[in-house]
Amino acid sequence: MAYAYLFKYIIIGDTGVGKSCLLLQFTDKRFQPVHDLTIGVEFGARMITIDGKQIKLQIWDTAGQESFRSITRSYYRGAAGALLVYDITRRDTFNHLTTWLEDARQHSNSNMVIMLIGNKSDLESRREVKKEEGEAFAREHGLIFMETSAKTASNVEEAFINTAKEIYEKIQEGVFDINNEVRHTSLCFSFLLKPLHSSSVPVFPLFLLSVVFQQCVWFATLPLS
Ligand SMILES: Nc1nc2c(ncn2[C@@H]2O[C@H](COP(=O)(O)OP(=O)(O)O)[C@@H](O)[C@H]2O)c(=O)[nH]1
Ligand SMILES: [Mg+2]
Repeated sequence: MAYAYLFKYIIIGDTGVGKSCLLLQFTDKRFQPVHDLTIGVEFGARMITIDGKQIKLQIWDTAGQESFRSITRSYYRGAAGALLVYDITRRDTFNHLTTWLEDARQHSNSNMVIMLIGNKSDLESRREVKKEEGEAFAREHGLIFMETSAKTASNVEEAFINTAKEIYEKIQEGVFDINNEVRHTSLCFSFLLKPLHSSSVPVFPLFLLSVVFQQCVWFATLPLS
């Protein structure tokens, strides 16, 4: 299907905050309570419409690597948006946000739009982090903020789409260099984009292959930019 833009998103945050469930809810509109810890990277993709334009969202899920904090520049490269997720029922996941943010800022394009997400809003009785605290953190660090529930789907659609709206506005304002960020990614990964959540396909070899391929295309396209 033809699209006007392709935005790469990454989802970051501590293990167990609901990153994979958020992705599954957004791409497949379903909640899978027990999610396998997969080593490697999982992809999801979905088409959305903004301002009458078809936009393909290509979403990378860290799938288990997060506990090693070994997320490298290649994971962040070309990302136009990041969903930084914590769990409102686990304060430690909120306390780790600063580290995640430093990581993201260090490895990504400075214009990357970051959406802070307080997930598991359905578990109100177990809440440890107030909504106001999330709002304050976002304000302080220039992020957008939403509380979501991957279980009930509350605000999930909005979180992904509002991030895209913000990226789209940056493109209109000429802040984003589409040639270097958005188009680059579409060249490299369009052939790999299949939601792999429901299968047990070992994606890590595929990921390695794609990184090598990405490097090749990256160098090949350098003289153009
Ligand atoms: N109640 C509730 N549980 C959730 C929600 N999102 C994820 N979970 C649960 O939290 C656990 C971790 O989710 P997962 O997506 O694997 O986290 P990840 O490690 O960040 O990818 C799983 O047992 C999920 O069922 C949510 O919004 N509400
Ligand atoms: Mg996961």
